[in-house]
Amino acid sequence: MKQKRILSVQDISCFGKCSNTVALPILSAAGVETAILPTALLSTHTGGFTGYTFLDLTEEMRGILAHFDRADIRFDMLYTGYFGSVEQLQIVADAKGAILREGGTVLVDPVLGDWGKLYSIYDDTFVCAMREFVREADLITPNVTEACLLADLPYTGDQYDNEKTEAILSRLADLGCRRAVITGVHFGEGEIGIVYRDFESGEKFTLASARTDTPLHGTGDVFTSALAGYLLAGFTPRTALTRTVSFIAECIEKTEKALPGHWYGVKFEDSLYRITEDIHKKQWEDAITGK
Ligand code: PXL
Repeated sequence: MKQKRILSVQDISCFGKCSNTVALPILSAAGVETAILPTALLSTHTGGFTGYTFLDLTEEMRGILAHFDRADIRFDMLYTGYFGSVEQLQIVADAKGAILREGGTVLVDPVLGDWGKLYSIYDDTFVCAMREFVREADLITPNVTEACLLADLPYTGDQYDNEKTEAILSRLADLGCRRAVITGVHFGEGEIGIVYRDFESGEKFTLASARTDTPLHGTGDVFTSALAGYLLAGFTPRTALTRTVSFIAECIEKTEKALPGHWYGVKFEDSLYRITEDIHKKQWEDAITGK
C-alpha cells in the first residue's frame, strides 16, 4: 500500500505534549508521512501554565501553503487542531482544494475549550468561525464542551444524556459536517468514552472504557492523532475508534500509574507500539486476503 501523507495543522507548544508534538510521533508510529503547518509557536500550552509566550504564524502559513502548492505537495488527509486566529481558519479553508489529493479527507478537531470553558485565547467570534469551518469536514472530534459550543447549546456537564446528545448531534448535522465523534463523554459510574454518528448513513454507536478522574491535558490531541493514523491505515470508523479508545485508556492508566498527580500531558510513548502493531497486522492481513 502506498504510504499515506497527512498535513497536521496546529500549533507547536514547545513544552506540554499537545498538538504537533504529539501528532508527529503518533502518526509516525502509524506509518504515516506527517507534514506540519504550524499555526503558532508557544513556550507551553495554555491549559494550566501561566506566562507562556505566543508567536502568531498566520502570515507564515500563507507562505508555506503557497510553497506547497508551487511544489505540488498534496495530502491524503488534512487534520486540523488548535488555531491562533479566525483568519487562519479562512486560510486553511481556502487552501483545502489545492492541498488535498483526489479522495483526500478532512479531519477537524474543533479545539475550543474543555470542562465547560473556552480556552483563554478564544471568543464568540472564533466559535462562530469554527462552526463555518466544520462544514468542510468529513469527521469532527469535539469533546462535550466543544460539541455544545458548536451546537450553540448550554454545557451541562460531561455526563451522557440521550436527549441532550441527540439535540447536539442534530445541530452538528445542520452545520454540514459528514460525521462526528463526541469525546470525553461520561457514561454512568466510572466509564468514559465516545459517541459516534455518521450523518449520511445514520450509523451510530458508543464506546466506553474505565474512567479515571484526573484531568489530563492534551488527551484530545492524542486521541485525534491516533484516530487519524488508524483511519489512514484503512480501518473502518468503528474499528479505528475501538482501537483508539483502547489506546487512550491504556495511555491514561500508564500516566496515572507512573506519574501520580501528573496533569500537563499524556504519557503516550510506552503505548505507541500498539498502533504500529495494529497497523502492521492489518497490512499483513490485507496482503494475504489480496485487499
Ligand atoms: O490540547 C489543545 C491545545 C492545543 N494547543 C494549545 C493549547 C491547547 C489547549 O489548551 O493551549 C496551545
